[in-house]
Amino acid sequence: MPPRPRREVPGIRRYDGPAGGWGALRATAQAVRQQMEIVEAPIVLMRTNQPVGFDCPGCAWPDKEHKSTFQFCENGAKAVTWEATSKRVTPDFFARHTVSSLLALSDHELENFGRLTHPMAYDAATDTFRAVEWDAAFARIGEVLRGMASPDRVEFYTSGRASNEAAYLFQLFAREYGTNNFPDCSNLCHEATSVGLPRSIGIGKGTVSLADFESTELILSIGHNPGTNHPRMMGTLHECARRGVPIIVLNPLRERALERFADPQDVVEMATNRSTDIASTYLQVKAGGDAAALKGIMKALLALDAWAGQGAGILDRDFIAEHTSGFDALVEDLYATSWAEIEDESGLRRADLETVAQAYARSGATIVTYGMGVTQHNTGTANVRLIADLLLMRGNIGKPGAGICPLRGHSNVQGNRTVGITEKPSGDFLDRLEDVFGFTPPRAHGHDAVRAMRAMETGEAKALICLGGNFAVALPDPERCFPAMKSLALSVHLGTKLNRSHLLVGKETFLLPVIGRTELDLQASGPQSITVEDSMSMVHASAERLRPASPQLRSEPAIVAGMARATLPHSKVAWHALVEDYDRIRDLIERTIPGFDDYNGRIRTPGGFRMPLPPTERRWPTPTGKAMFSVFRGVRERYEPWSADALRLVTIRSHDQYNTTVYGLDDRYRGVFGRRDVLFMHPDDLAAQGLEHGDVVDIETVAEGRSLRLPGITVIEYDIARGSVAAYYPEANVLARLDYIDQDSGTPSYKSIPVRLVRTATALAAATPAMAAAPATSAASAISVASSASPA
Ligand SMILES: Nc1nc2c(c(=O)[nH]1)N[C@H]1C(S)=C(S)[C@@H](COP(=O)(O)OP(=O)(O)OC[C@H]3O[C@@H](n4cnc5c(=O)[nH]c(N)nc54)[C@H](O)[C@@H]3O)O[C@H]1N2
Ligand SMILES: Nc1nc2c(c(=O)[nH]1)N[C@H]1C(S)=C(S)[C@@H](COP(=O)(O)OP(=O)(O)OC[C@H]3O[C@@H](n4cnc5c(=O)[nH]c(N)nc54)[C@H](O)[C@@H]3O)O[C@H]1N2
Ligand SMILES: [Mo]
Repeated sequence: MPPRPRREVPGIRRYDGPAGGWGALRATAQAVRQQMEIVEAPIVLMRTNQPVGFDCPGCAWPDKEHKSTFQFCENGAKAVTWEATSKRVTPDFFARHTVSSLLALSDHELENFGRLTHPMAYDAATDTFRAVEWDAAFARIGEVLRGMASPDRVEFYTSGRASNEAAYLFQLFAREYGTNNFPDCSNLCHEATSVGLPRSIGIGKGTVSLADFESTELILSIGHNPGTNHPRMMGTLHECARRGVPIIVLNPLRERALERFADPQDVVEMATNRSTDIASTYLQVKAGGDAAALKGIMKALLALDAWAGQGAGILDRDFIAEHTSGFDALVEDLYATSWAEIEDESGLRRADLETVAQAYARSGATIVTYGMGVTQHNTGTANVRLIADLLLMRGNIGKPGAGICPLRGHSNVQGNRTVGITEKPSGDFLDRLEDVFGFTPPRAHGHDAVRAMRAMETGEAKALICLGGNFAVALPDPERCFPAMKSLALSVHLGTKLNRSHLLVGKETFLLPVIGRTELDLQASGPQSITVEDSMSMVHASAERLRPASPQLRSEPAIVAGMARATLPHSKVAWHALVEDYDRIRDLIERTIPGFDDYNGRIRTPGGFRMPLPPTERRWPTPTGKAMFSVFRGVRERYEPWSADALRLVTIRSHDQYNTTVYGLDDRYRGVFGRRDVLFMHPDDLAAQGLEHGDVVDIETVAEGRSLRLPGITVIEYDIARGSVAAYYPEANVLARLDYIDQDSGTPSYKSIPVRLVRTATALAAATPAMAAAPATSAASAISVASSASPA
């Protein structure tokens, strides 16, 4: 750990405690105090992720059935209380605030106004939103959609909170209307998994279950931050660490929860103020250096195998022969990759990677867990496939205690994909839709997220319907995305809370407020439950009983059905009946998507059921029927233009945010309090740039042509790999280019932006933490839709 910096910087204090512990309980209490009526909170939180309760919207980590009475965590509590808040955004609020004035506020301020209560329509004459009747809104949306020259002029965006039922109806509506334009948050997130894993093992999902963690002998954790983003996973890692399972971490930043964790559910640890070490080995790989590191580990494994001889079982030769193809090409490429390139690109020493290979060779069952640090690179798909390669070398897929574990993002992003939210639907699925419903779905592939935004930019797309999310803020490059939003003829947002995308109004814009996960969804046949699929492919029901934030709210399925009926007067779908009873939606899912047999029956068993995962039985639905090794030539990402002295910027989530939702301005475990305008840097990089802890700079993207800048950022010392720097998303999205993506999956390279630092007069003037809340961006102010370039 580097010595403490000598200079005091406002809001920057080193955090020396473990993650979790009493701090987490205090933060939970605070989240409740700030957002909820005290009487309701404990009941709701107790029902989170219980067999009879509702699915936590916080993350997609599965739950141990019945084992603990308490399955909520600090960040789960923040997600729940943020939704169940008693604050409201009413028509009266909108009458008092013009859209332009709201645009000047920060993302945190916008959502913190509370829950949307009424359907609203934008009125350009007064620059305000005005209440509208549901039927009038549907009728107008239908009219505009029917008037489009082609259905492909419309983009249907999904954020991964939507239930299976809502998402299924959404894709049905869009496909009957006539398009496969399904940009979704998965395109910004685990698309590299969805594209890479099918190529390697035949299915784009993880292969492990919670039970595998109970018998695993080694965990490799690459590029994810569970203490913040998958807090319930910490319970699992804590148990594994206590059992003596080595946990090897590859991450450029030292993340406290991966170092030390005190489990708030562990009575002894809490009473004695003790904690458990999580990582046994922590390797601070350079951002973007994972391909090099993985190739190094595999190369070292080959060397071990050569040294120990075939009988030693370092490689699982039987498995490789029976179940895989392409191994020789991988071996050849590993021999052709030099240790010098591997060390240079990964920033790790050969000896360290050899140690990992030895631990891997000793382990009888290994799990690799990974997140955005792997996927959000322009080599994201290749990275995912290299992880699969490493596992396949020792037969670590399809046996107990072993497998691949992508940490999913939104709580139901995986389920959305399963039920048809994809711009590249399979022919089989479309055939079944045609058989069951009797309309002819479009066959041509549609737009993913980046492609949709480009189509909006060029005017090829004229309308955007968003089932949740904050599309324009989640995407890179607001300088291009914000004007594209404003050029639309129609935008429609189904949401719980106000956000910037809602305010980037087109010619016509509707805000349609939805019933949330925590609330009672009452339809003609009675209270409804919805279903979701977690990171481990378990599908289960979720239902809660809180009174909806306003009597005007409608459920997502009801709103989708309302728009569909108004748009498609001759629809073949019985929209009204489906909304009356969600069992009917599930029956249709069962008839059109494999794996949902006896859907309604099986979700009534607590815990639900698991979707089919052929690789867990060593069946590989690839074109060859075998698992496929890959070859990734060289070690390097494709930086354009290449600049040897560029720093590599990764954009990360703080402990107080959920994607574009900023709950608060602290990032406790990283020692940042009350501000977000910081850049994490290695002390030697600071020195090399002639900078000191606390200096203020502009960050500039190394790019040809356009200048992308984030001004007034305070550089702070952090234990991060040399050459890598980190800043918060979404503020830093002004630095990411819309066209800087993984060519295989379309995923933006949010975690490898080549940047340089510039000391400027503005930088020198902007050194106060008062700027913190404001996602100040030169780009945004330049296009006068300031994401509050001046603090509100
Ligand atoms: N509380 C909370 N929970 C969430 C979310 C949230 O915002 N808040 N978001 C949800 C969503 S949609 C998602 S996708 C997940 C995201 O969960 P994560 O995948 O954990 O997401 P990030 O915060 O983006 O951080 C990724 C980690 O990768 C590391 N990293 C960055 N670049 C590299 C690299 O090149 N190589 C390696 N090896 N590591 C790297 C960073 O240091 C960081 O620790 O969490 C979900 N859960
Ligand atoms: N620079 C950078 N950019 C990134 C990332 C990064 O790591 N770095 N991560 C990317 C990732 S992994 C993701 S998943 C995307 C996230 O992209 P999105 O999913 O589009 O964004 P969110 O911030 O999750 O969406 C928040 C909004 O969803 C609405 N909402 C909340 N709950 C509900 C609900 O129950 N129903 C409905 N209908 N609406 C609801 C609220 O109005 C809220 O304002 O961002 C991506 N962008
Ligand atoms: Mo995500």
